[in-house]
Amino acid sequence: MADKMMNQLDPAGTLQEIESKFEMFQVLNEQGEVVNEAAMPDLKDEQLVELMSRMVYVRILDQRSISLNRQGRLGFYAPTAGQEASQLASQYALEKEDWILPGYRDVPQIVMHGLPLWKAFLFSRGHFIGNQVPEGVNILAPQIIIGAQYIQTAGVALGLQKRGSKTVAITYTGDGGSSQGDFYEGINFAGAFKSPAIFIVQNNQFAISTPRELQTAAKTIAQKGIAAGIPSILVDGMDPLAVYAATKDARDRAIRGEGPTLIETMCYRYGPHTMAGDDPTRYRTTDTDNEWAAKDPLVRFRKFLEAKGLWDEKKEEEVIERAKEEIKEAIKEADKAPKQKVTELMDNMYDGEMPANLKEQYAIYKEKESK
Ligand SMILES: Cc1ncc(C[n+]2csc(CCOP(=O)(O)OP(=O)(O)O)c2C)c(N)n1
Ligand SMILES: [Mg+2]
Repeated sequence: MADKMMNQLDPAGTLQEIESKFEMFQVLNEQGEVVNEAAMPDLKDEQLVELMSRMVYVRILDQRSISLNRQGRLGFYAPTAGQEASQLASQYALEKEDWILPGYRDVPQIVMHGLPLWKAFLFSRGHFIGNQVPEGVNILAPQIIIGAQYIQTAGVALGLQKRGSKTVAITYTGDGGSSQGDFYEGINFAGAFKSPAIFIVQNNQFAISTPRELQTAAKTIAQKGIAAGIPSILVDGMDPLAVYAATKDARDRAIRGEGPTLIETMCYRYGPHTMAGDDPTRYRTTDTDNEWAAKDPLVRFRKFLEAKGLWDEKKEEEVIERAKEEIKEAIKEADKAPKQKVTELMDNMYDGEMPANLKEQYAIYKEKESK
């Protein structure tokens, strides 16, 4: 056929063809029904319940963190409600030995990976103890510089590969982050070395107030991985089973030496960008909010589990109570941390020699602190 000729001058057609391949991968629909039996992940009943418990726990953690922030008891906080499936089901597909390189909104994943909650609260307060990760918890501190964690993940994954470790490095950025140079450099590098990395883009539709439509001409963010030569998939980020299945598949391939994967999770953040004062009503409509609320990951997973007789109100209440109790204890623990000194912050930054100008400042602060 003429239109299948090799030397056809049709770059627009090529683009269209690639873009049309990115259908959204889904296992559970909005009513909690399995719509893709073949892709159903191999999870035991207890594991399904565990994943739901974590999502309920983190929804409460989000609500409490927002109030603690308003009371002045927490500092920096980026709300997570709406992104539970995207965050927790991807983390659930990992092994303890895998490395997580989070962005600022990805505190739930690192807490589930082993960072004590009280340390996460200290991170929020800007206290350096919050970034002192216990031995054996394979995470880095949340990255504030958009996209930087993508480059670091390419490096960590290369390191794991060189050591012959059967583990992966996973990282997260947002739709906005996928416009950064670091994003492209990271996926390209990992692709070139076929390193065991999983790159997640949580497409929550906004970068602060900038809507996804203005972010890029690309129809999907997932397709950006194709340019780097890495397998890429667009996933329903409100569907925990789809996110789990896609991440598990990416992990399995990485462990087999087949290189990195890019996963775009379509989701939504219900709250503001951060607690620093943006007002989402100025850039989003109630209609859009409602549309996404109808896709809620907790509602959908609850329906699925209830139909299987694995979940009920009592179970949910127990998780909520446990979450509230543990959050209260974690805040108490965080309050015990000594007030941070400037010199401690500097000691923590420099293992060896400080530059001369900082040495001078160090001496000044040491003097002030001794009074
Ligand atoms: C390199 C860099 N540029 C700008 C900022 C300021 N900034 C913080 S969050 C943000 C928007 C990020 O949006 P997105 O990547 O979609 O992630 P989301 O916050 O939606 O999870 C911007 C521009 C930053 N932290 N780092
Ligand atoms: Mg975003």
